[in-house]
Amino acid sequence: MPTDISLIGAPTDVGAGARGASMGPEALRVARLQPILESHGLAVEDLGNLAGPPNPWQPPVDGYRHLDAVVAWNQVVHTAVHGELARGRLPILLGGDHCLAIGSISAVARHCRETGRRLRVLWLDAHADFNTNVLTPSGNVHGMPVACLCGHGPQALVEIGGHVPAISAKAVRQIGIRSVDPGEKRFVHEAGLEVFDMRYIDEMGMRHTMELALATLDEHTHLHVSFDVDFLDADIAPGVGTAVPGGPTYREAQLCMEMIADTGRLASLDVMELNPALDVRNRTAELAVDLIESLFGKSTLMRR
Ligand code: B3U
Ligand code: MN
Ligand code: MN
Repeated sequence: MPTDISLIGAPTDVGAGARGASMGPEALRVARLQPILESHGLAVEDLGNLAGPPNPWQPPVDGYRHLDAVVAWNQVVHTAVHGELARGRLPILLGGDHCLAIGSISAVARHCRETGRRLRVLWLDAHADFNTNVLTPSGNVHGMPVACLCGHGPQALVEIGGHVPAISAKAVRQIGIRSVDPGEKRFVHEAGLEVFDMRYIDEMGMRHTMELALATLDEHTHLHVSFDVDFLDADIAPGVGTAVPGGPTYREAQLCMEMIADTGRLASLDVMELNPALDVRNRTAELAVDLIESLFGKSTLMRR
């Protein structure tokens, strides 16, 4: 795992159904993300914020809201994330809404093709984000990034990494899922996505879930974590645009992050959907930073 980290802010909510995720990067900085990672011996460079078009706040056209702006933002995210990976650094994308994972993960996939690595994506989310323009109830592209990455979406988005599809559904493990739209449910099944939904976590526990989600990693695996903050139970993480009750508790989320850290394979990260306009005294941002700290190896005791 690289110990040189680059923070990349992507202050936009063009893909979301509520305004405010555009303030996510600043809230994570206010919650002291950089000094806290540095306290663990990591070298952290904050590259500041990317620039892109404003949010036009328009209704959907052909089932997509703001497709042009979504494409423009994902192109700059793709270039920035790919550039940091090429420099041998570990990019942390500070979102921004989750549509930006198209740019981020297509960049990671391109880097893996260029370096002969195997990709594993952990998608921590309340939602499957596997809608298309036909299936979507909202037209919000933050509900579509996994489908786009797997080749199902508008040409301008599926082609961003130069290879279609950017990733195989087989590379993805979804964890914490508890809100899937009716058409989306069928499509997730058809695509063969591996989903550890909340029912699975309730029955089997987070430890067993993560053992399966992290199985078969090896020294050639690039592990990418796409952390949608609405993964967390809505009671502990109110600062998100589409909160869903019944998510992982604080302890379950900690264990999830600690088990990822233990693999030593984490090589890129998205922190998405934090919405400071809906938060309470930056509590959700602080919780996200606390969990990111565990993801980078904070532990209560020396590990044996
Ligand atoms: N599945 C719904 C809601 C949603 C998806 N992702 C988020 N919300 N954050 C949709 O609009 O696609
Ligand atoms: Mn999401
Ligand atoms: Mn979500």
